Amino acid sequence: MNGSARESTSVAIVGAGPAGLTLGHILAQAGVPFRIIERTTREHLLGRVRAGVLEQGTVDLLASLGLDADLRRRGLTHHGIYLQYEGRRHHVDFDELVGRTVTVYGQQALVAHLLAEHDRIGSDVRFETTGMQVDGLTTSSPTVHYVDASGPVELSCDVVVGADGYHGIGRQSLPAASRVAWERAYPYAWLGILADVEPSTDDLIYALHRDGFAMHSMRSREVSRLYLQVAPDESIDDWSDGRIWEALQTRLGVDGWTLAEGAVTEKSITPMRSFVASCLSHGRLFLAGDAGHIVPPTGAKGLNSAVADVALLGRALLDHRAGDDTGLATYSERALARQWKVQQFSQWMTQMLHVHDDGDASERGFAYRSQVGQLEYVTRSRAAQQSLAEQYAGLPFSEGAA
Ligand code: FAS
Ligand code: PHB
Repeated sequence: MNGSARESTSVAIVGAGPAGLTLGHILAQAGVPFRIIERTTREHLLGRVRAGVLEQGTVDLLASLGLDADLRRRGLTHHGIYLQYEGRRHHVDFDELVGRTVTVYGQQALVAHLLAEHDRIGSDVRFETTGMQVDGLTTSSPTVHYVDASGPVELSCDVVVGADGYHGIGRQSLPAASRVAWERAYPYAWLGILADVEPSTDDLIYALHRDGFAMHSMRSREVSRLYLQVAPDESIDDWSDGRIWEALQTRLGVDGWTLAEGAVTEKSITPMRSFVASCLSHGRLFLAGDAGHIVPPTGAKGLNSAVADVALLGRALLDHRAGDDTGLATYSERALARQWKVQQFSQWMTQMLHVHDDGDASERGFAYRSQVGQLEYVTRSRAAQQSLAEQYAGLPFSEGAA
């Protein structure tokens, strides 16, 4: 592009979400030059609410990078979850079952901390960029073209990482044959709220109710995060705070327990889908996180899968700089192997806990009673609970390794 500023770095990271920011810190710690190029504003990035649960592996990686100070201050260690159905609530104790825990720490707080740490160490992070294009991916020096406040930029680099989410240009830059993907849409969505009220539970509650799924999560001891299953075409405008709390009281209520209500400070509806690209690399382009895969949030795997990808990719990039390209050559296969295990778990949790209203009354009744049977088996079988616990607390990042 004429008139472009010609610049260079080693790794061009497209996207400043959890995947891009975490990868940037892995590279920074090893002294590898990089630039993170983000489409939105810093304010928009910091305003996105999204995920809430970190697997043990994610916490361990952040700690190894010295990025767990805020997490240790504000994160809430959870020893398990509650499964609830037919008015009964059962605790699945991860600690007792598999000796692992999870940490409740919102994606918003994580992104803010990762970004603040990039600011502190002087990382090269560009915001409000447009016109992102990549070329030369099959050469040893690909180029990322974009426009920022300074004008058009041609950034030559060694490697391009598409950490730009489901709607990014990373996956679109793969050749057509590599853009094959497998996906399924679910016939429901999640309506999520943040409320200024102390959580009414210690561990997260996942509830199957005839009216639909509901979940009680949290962000701190002062802020609750709650979700309701709604139809995929629902409008948030049709859900007053009162209607939301009424549905939550119905779906989460059990004898002897009270759900405290409070001011709703954020509410949104998120569609649910499963999506997996067939390939996460092409030449010197590598995809990580939502750019390559999407899971329904029921298993709390979206954010954690993004971190798992960059843990693998970061190691491979450091090996590449040392002259060993084995990690990069096998990255796509290893990351996807782990991701399919995550996909099946997220699908299993989703189907077990959501009301399926397709089919006639008999088919709907059969589906619901099968789910109750499934939940009765899981809550009474130690083996089933151990399987749930080891997957929810997180498979090893190297799970995909051959
Ligand atoms: P992200 O989408 O977070 O980040 C990608 C970044 O790339 C964005 O900042 C975007 O602006 C930028 N970008 C895109 N195109 C670009 C371009 N052309 N140029 C430059 N930058 C570009 N997961 C859970 O576990 N639990 C949840 O409850 C949950 N709720 C969610 C709710 C919503 C509405 C969404 C969308 C996702 C939710 N997720 C949840 C999943 C979410 O947490 C993702 O898994 C996580 O953000 C993945 O991180 P990244 O891969 O970094 O992608
Ligand atoms: C959340 O707190 O946002 C959350 C927790 C667990 C999930 C999904 C979302 O499975």
